[in-house]
Amino acid sequence: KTIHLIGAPTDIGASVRGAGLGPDALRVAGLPQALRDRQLQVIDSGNLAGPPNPWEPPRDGFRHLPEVIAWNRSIYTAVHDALTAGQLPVLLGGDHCLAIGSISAVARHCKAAGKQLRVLWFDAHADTNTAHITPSGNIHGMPVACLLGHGPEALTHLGGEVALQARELCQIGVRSVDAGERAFVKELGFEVFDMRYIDEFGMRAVMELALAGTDSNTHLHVSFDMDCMDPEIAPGVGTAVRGGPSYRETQLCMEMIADTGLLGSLDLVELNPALDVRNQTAELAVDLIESLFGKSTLMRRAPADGP
Ligand code: DIR
Ligand code: MN
Ligand code: MN
Ligand code: MN
Repeated sequence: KTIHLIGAPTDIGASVRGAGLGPDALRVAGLPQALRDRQLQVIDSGNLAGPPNPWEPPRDGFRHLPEVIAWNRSIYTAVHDALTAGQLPVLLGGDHCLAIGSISAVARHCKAAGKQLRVLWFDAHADTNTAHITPSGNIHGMPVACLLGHGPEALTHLGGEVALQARELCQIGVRSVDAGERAFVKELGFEVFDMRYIDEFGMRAVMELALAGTDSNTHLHVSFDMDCMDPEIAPGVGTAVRGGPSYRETQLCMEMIADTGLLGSLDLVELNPALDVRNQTAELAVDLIESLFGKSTLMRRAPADGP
């Protein structure tokens, strides 16, 4: 399968400027070549164009809503076209509001193809705010709500209907949920493996649950917010939260997903090179993506029943 890199250089939904530099930082860190070195076919179609960031205050609970809609429409089209062409789209963000466009396209594609969809959402945050409960108005805190049908029509119906059902989504690494958001996450009822769950049961058990019920007809979508990881290893993010998964825990997630052979699409978002240290967070992202596409220490799969 050909991997299609789609850059979306914008921080239109974020609270801190700089995520728009993400796509090129990933290229500078060697992403296309790292994938080609794994014998994968890679198309890098460069960066999408979209409205600049006017850096305005929120209006009616949303900051930059028209611009967020414009960016997501063009991402929707680019990701859908890639899937239709039989490619594996990789969205290089950009902030996490852009996952509304990519996942809406993936959901549409899966419905047409009769495939089961499973979205794994790696994030320190739940991203489930709405205009009524958001503390910030930033739409990168709202994509999960929008994808489940709660938000402005232009974002909830990008693909003509609501993109996701709660049972298709599962979050991993969450440790920052806003006061009003907490109740809404519970009400929506999707699975959340928060940091306490990971501490108590371990990442392997979490990933087994996150992947349970998938089969050869499943399309796995990974939406990876770089702030999922502990900020000591991933400082280049706009909204760092201490206490995230370690390097090895995150690698294990990527390796276990690779073992399924079911990865169908990927978002790599919230990388903020303006806050990074010598591009180390971009290099970490490339390292993780290599594992996601099958790189492993001894070129073997996990033992079936553990040690
Ligand atoms: C916070 C921060 N929950 C908000 N959100 C995110 O503004 O809604 N930060 N996604 O990365
Ligand atoms: Mn996020
Ligand atoms: Mn986040
Ligand atoms: Mn974020």
